[in-house]
Amino acid sequence: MHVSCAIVAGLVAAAMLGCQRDKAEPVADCARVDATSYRAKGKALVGDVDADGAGDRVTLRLDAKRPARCRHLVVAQLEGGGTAVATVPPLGWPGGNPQLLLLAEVDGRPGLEPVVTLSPANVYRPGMVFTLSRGELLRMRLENATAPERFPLYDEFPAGVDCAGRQGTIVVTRSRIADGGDRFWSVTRSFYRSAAKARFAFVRAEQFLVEVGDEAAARWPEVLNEPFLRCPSRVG
Ligand SMILES: [Ca+2]
Repeated sequence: MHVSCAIVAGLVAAAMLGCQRDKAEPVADCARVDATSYRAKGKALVGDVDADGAGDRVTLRLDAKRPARCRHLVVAQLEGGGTAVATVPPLGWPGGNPQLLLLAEVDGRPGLEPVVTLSPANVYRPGMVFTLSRGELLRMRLENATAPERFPLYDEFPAGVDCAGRQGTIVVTRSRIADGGDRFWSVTRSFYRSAAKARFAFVRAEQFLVEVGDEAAARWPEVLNEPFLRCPSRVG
């Protein structure tokens, strides 16, 4: 199936290429994708994904009959021609219901990044960030993270992600109840800088002990359940 992927036109080819990029994903399952069976799910967003100055239409699409790993696609219909597609791998636990959330300038390189929220109805809301590179839509990864493709958009404890000032720099915040009681959260704010191959390279982390309550939200806007709020050109 590898050989035939490149010669099939349009969305089908794009879907297969997306699968080929992910070595952990069996190609055969996604290679049988019939793109016409996928239906747009939720809102469409328009923004300049390929940095040619024109708005591109981005949707999340579903084919419930497909294997879980190929069931959801992010599709960017490029105004200048062509379509870029990436699969949205499922969570390993119940409650997943991927939705296209926003587009924003996240990685500091020209072109907006589509962001998908994976379980918007759950308390813990991880998301995925996609970036267009050489015509392919790739899932971005956090260096040195337990689940590199999952960006914490929101959680019961202070958590979230946002741009962090300098272009291409983001902050990823996670928390837990601090040892020794339930009065304090231990908050870790990790800073990353965008690097080659759809990767965010770890730069540094800072830790805080804050009282359970409103203090974290008052100090750090990334925990407000408005992911990538300070990123330029945010749509959604
Ligand atoms: Ca970008």
